[in-house]
Amino acid sequence: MPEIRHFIDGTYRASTNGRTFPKYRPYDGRHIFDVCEGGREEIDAAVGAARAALHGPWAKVSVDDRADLMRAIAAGITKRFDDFVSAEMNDTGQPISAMRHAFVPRGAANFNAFADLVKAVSTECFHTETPDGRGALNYAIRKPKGVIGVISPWNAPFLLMTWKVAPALACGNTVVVKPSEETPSTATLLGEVMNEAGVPNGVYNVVHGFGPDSAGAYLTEHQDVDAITFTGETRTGTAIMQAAARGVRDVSFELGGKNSAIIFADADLDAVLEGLMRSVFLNTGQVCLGTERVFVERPLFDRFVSALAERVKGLKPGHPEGAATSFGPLISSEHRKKVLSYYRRAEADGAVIVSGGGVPELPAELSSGSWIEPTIWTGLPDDHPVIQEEIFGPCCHVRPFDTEKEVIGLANDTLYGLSSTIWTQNLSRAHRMAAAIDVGVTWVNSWFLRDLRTPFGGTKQSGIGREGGIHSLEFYSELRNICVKL
Ligand code: NAD
Ligand code: 6OD
Repeated sequence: MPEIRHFIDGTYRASTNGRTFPKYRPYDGRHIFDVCEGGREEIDAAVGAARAALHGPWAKVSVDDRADLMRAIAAGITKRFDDFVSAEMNDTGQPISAMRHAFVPRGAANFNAFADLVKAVSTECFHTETPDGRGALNYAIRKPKGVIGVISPWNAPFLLMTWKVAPALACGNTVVVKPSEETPSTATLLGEVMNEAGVPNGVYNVVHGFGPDSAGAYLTEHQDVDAITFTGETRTGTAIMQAAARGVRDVSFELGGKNSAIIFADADLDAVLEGLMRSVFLNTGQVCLGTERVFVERPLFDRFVSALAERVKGLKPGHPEGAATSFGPLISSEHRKKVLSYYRRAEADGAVIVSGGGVPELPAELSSGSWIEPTIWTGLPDDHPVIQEEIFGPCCHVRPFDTEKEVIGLANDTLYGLSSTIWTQNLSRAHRMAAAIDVGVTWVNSWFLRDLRTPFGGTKQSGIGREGGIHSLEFYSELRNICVKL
């Protein structure tokens, strides 16, 4: 049985205590490899290596040379493209086309984007008046924050991990990554790319394991970690924030969402349907930005619901490399249990099940995978758990509305504030609505259209801080002011 190892100080190694855990492939349930489970010893070794590199060879690398290394990493990912694609596909079970056209290219793009940004960023400078008339010059310099703990989830593992590692390294930090226990492969493979690109040992480290009482918690508790960047569930963010409080360490959090789509009757229905098929069902609904609440202006409601249900019939589950496959499994049988609990609750509480609602039949060789049906409901009350809680599955609830004011209230009636989409041909209304919906990111007549220079993050319980462009550089560096009396 192959084994996925930690990557510490430029070398692959197993856990000292020999502990491993199994990884099951989501599309057929097969045990495909074992993963070394890191304990305090591995976290100490990785943080120690990261600290030594920070003050050692890495400190001597100029911004220009760091930017060149970022580009070399991006080129290395592209050179090993097929390896990354198949590693991510086996870990997540999602159709190979999503790996090829979205998730793996975005990993390389993250490094290229921050190579550009770190060279372009300026700092403030003030000429300050003084009583003696000679003045003073105040200017800021940017220094790395130090050793960054990166904790990432399983839903778009390579994209989300590199979204943090790339700016952290571009700013001169070193990192210890704790990837999700469900998706350890691409973070591990990236170690080879780092070595080939010439990144000094200890700059990029990976320790595998779980969260509580395991590598994740040990990393966040480690007092030689200067800041923690985390993407995952809001509940986990709460635990990490408590750990970060000791030592008053900074956090950047990208957390859960319960995102809305607001569809006006004047919208281009084909564009809406195409957009919703992606925002509800891409990655089997396991996208933090995904739509689980759909509000449709009443005159369009019936037409929209039946047209969406018709399109859902076109989603084809199957082997991720199958030519016709357009729909993957959930990440694990455990996650399927959680999603199915919402399916059962919706049914028990009288939802109208427009499509799906259960587990599909698949050929014998795939039947042990964590498959689930894409599902559309209507008719639940606004305070129902299906409408209030993040399900993270391929499902949405559709509800009619009559006025802008009403739908603003409905869309904002959530603890989360990650993203929203607004569909209308009336651009004045789109701007008005976008400003009124309390989320970090609003897309108008589109979804998940990304420009890596823009602020990305959530309001309310969807996160703390913004990443992207200058906002990432702000988090991953310390600005220091220097005042020179003239
Ligand atoms: P999760 O919170 O269960 O796990 C994320 C990571 O945290 C994993 O590596 C896990 O091992 C680790 N972890 C768990 N408990 C920990 C602890 N106590 N201390 C330290 N580390 C711990 O999340 P998940 O199930 O992997 O991912 C899905 C969630 O991520 C969803 O809620 C989704 O909305 C969210 N997400 C948010 C964004 C965003 O940009 N806002 C993006 C992707 C996913
Ligand atoms: O595009 C990004 O930068 C980003 N953080 C996407 C998050 C996707 C969530 O599943």
